[in-house]
Amino acid sequence: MSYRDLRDWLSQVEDLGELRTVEGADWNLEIGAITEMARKEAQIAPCIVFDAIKGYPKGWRLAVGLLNSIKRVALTTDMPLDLPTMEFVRTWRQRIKEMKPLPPVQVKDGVFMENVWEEKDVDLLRFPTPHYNIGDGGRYIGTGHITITRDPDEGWVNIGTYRIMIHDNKNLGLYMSPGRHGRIQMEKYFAQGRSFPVAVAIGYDPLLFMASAFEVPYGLSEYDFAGGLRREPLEVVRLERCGLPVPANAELIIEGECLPSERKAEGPLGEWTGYYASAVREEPVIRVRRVYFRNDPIMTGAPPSRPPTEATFYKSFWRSAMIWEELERAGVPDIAGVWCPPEGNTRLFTTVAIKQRYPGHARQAGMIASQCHAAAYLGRFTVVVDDDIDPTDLKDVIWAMTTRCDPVEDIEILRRCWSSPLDPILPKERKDRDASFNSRAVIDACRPYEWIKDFPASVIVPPELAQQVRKKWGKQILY
Ligand SMILES: Cc1cc2nc3c(=O)[nH]c(=O)nc-3n(C[C@H](O)[C@H](O)[C@H](O)COP(=O)(O)O)c2cc1C
Ligand SMILES: [Mn+2]
Repeated sequence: MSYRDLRDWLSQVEDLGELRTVEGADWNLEIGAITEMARKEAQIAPCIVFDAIKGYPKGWRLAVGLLNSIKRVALTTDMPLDLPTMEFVRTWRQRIKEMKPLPPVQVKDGVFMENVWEEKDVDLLRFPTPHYNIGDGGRYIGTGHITITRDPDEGWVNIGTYRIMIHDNKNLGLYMSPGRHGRIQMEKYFAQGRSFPVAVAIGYDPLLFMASAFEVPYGLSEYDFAGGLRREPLEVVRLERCGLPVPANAELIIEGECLPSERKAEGPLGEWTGYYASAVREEPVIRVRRVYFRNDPIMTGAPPSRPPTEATFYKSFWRSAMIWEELERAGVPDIAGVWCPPEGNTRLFTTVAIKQRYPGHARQAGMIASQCHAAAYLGRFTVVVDDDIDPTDLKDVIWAMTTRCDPVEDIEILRRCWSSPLDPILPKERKDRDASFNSRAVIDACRPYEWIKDFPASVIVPPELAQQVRKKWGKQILY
C-alpha cells in the first residue's frame, strides 16, 4: 500500500492536486453547503480540509469528500491511477474475488493516545462538528466514521458506518437500521440485560471507511476484510476500558456504551436518496465514558445527501463489480460491463452491457441484474444495452434507451420488490418498518435480437481512424 495513514494519504492527495483547504468556515450550515457545492460544481470534486472553523482552534480540522474522485479511490485501493472506469470495475472485481481476509495485529500504542478525557472531562462540543444541512435535526459527529462493536456470544468484531448525532456534551444518538450487524449485536446484549459497548473512530485510513460502509458478510470482521484488500494486516489497539480494538492510526476515538432501556429522539439527517423520507425516531444513546485524540486532530465527515455524493461515488465501483460477479455466477454469458452510476445512488439505476448471443439473453441479464443480492434492496431501473455502448457513459446509455427500446415491448415491470421506509416514492401508508415494497423496471435497450442484422447502422468513427486523428490533431482539437 502506498500510504500509511490519513495524514500521509492527504499529502498524497495534495500531490495529485485534488486537495483544498478552507479556513474560517462556519460549522453551522456553511461547511455543509461548501461540501455539497464543491462536489456538484467543481470539475473534479476535491477533498476539502476545513481548518480554523468558526469558534474553534486552528489545527482542529475536518476533512470531507475524501473518496470523491476516481484517482482518490484508486489511491485508497492500491489500483493504477489512470484506469478508465470500466477497466477499474473489471480489475476491482478480480481483486475482491481473490481477496483473502487478513486479521489485524494488536499493538500497544496508538497516535490517538496523545490526549485522553476521562468521563468527567468529556466535552464533545469542543470538536468542530458540523450541522450540515438546514433540515437536519442536529450536529452529526458521525457520518464519515466507523462504529466498532463486538458480538457478545461469538466474539467477532463488526465495523459499520451508522450515523451519530450529538445530543449534548456527553451523549450521542446512534441510528442503526434493522438488519445491520451492529444492531443485531446490540439486540443480543440487550436481551441479556447488558449494556452495549461501542467505540467510534473518526479520522483513519479511508480504506476502512469503504469497508465499513459496504455489505461485508455477517460474521466476517471488516478489519479482516480491509486487511485482505490492503494485503497487509491493519494495526489495532485494544481499548483498556471496553476491550474493543480500534485502529492504531485513528485521529479521534470515542468510547462509550448504550444502556438497554435508554432511547432518545434522533434525526432527521439528509438521507442517501437526497430526501428526508423517514421519520424522527427514538434511538439508542451512547453514553460517552472516555475520549482520546491526537494533537490537532483531523476528523472526517461524509454526509449523505442528494446524489452523487462521496459515498455513492466509490460505491459505484463496488456495486458494479459485485453485480457483474453475480451475473456470471448465475450463468449469464458475454457480459461486457456493468455500471451503477453515482447519479443513481448506485442502487436506483444499473446498466449492463452484453454481447447478445441468443433470444432472451437481454431480458435474462436485466432480470438477474435487477434482483441479485448486490442489487435487490431498494432498486428502481435496470437497463440492458449492447456491447457497443459504454455503460459508464450516461450519454451513450440514454442514446441506446431512446433509439433501441420500444417502451411497450421492452419495459418489464416487477412488482412487490424489496424496498424500505427510506424510499421517497412510498406514501406514508405504504411505508412499513418491516414490510415496504416497491416496483422495478427492466429496460431492454438492446437492438431487437430477431432483426439485429437489419437494424439501422450506427454512425461511428472507426477506432483506427479515431486513433490516427488523435495522434495528428488531438492536441489542437481535443484538449
Ligand atoms: C455516509 C454513510 C452513512 C450511513 N449511515 C447509516 C446509518 O445512519 N444507519 C445505518 O444503518 N446505515 C448507514 N449507512 C450504511 C451502512 O454503513 C452500511 O450498510 C454497512 O454495510 C453496514 O455495516 P454492517 O453490514 O456491518 O451492518 C451509512 C453509509 C454511509 C456511507
Ligand atoms: Mn458487518
